[in-house]
Amino acid sequence: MQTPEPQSFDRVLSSMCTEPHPAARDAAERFLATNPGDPGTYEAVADLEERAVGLLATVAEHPSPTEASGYVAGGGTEANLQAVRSARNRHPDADVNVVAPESVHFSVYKAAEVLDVDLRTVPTDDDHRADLAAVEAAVDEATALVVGVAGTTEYGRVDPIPELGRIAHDAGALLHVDAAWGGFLLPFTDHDWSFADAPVDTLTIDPHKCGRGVVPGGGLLARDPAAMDALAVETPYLESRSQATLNGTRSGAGVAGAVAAIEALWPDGYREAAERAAADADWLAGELTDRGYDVVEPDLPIVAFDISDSTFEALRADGWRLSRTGAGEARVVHMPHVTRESLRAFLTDLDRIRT
Ligand code: 0PR
Repeated sequence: MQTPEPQSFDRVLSSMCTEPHPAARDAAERFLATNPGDPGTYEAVADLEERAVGLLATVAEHPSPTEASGYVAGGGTEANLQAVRSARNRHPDADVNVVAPESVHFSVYKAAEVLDVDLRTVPTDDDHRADLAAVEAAVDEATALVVGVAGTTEYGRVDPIPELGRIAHDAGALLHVDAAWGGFLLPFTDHDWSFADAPVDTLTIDPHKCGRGVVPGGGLLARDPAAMDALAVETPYLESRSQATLNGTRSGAGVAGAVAAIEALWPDGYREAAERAAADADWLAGELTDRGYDVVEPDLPIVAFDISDSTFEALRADGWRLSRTGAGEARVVHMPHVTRESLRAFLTDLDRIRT
């Protein structure tokens, strides 16, 4: 049987994946059969991974990118899990908790279950951002980690990261920032989110989302090596002595794709994409508001709006790939493959379906 064509991105408004940059596609193919999990054997990809960490640390405004540690994970799920694991391992108590806003990605729920830590989720405010008073009330001496999200999955909101850092550190806990999706957009906004802006200990930033790398390519970064040391296990029969990653064998494609994409696009290519996405999100929000929809004002470029079940289903039947928030709003995620032209076509279909 012939291999079928993959899904086209033409009508995909729901995804946080996008077309990889051509240079990333090419680099990924060349490194498909390499394993950065065995740096003693696959030296070229191991060197590339060091470069990837330095580049990601530059994007995340680490004060000294060559001193940041981290690795290219399978995605945001693995990076978040490893951040929780590292904080748990570094805390003196055996039974620890993690405090996060309820807007946190579901990967943190998985992490808490796998690692058997108590996850305390606290409400968000009227603007879907972490409620600081609720976070403050939830932390205690057994809190190992406070999580803030810089670009929430449902509404693209950025939590007050510096304040979360202060609360975490006052309680003797660490701060993890999940910028899995937002990390390549935030440098071009005035949000505080980065290693430079706040006392961030660990950070998730995924090349395979807005970084235009290839899948699988997530990013875990740590301000200092202690966070990675807390993850290391001994690897007696490999040339390298220890391994801090969760997966053993990993894809060299993700590493090479990340480096190629970031070197091609940082900073101007990402700036252009971020500015275009922001302008398109504002434009779409305005068009929907003019048509009488209830729209959640976009911050980072995700537009959520109230829609009936029947309209949602009709749009899906027309081939539009839309998803919904927990509250039932439709979400449009303005990834690089989403153009003004495709949004006009979407509105044309929406107008036809409504009448
Ligand atoms: N953190 C945040 C803030 C995220 O939005 C996501 C994924 C993750 C962590 C987990 O990342 P991985 O999926 O790379 O492990 N957010 C999207 C979501 O759950 C992922 C996604 C991607 C969904 C592509 C659909 C899709 O087609 O909605």
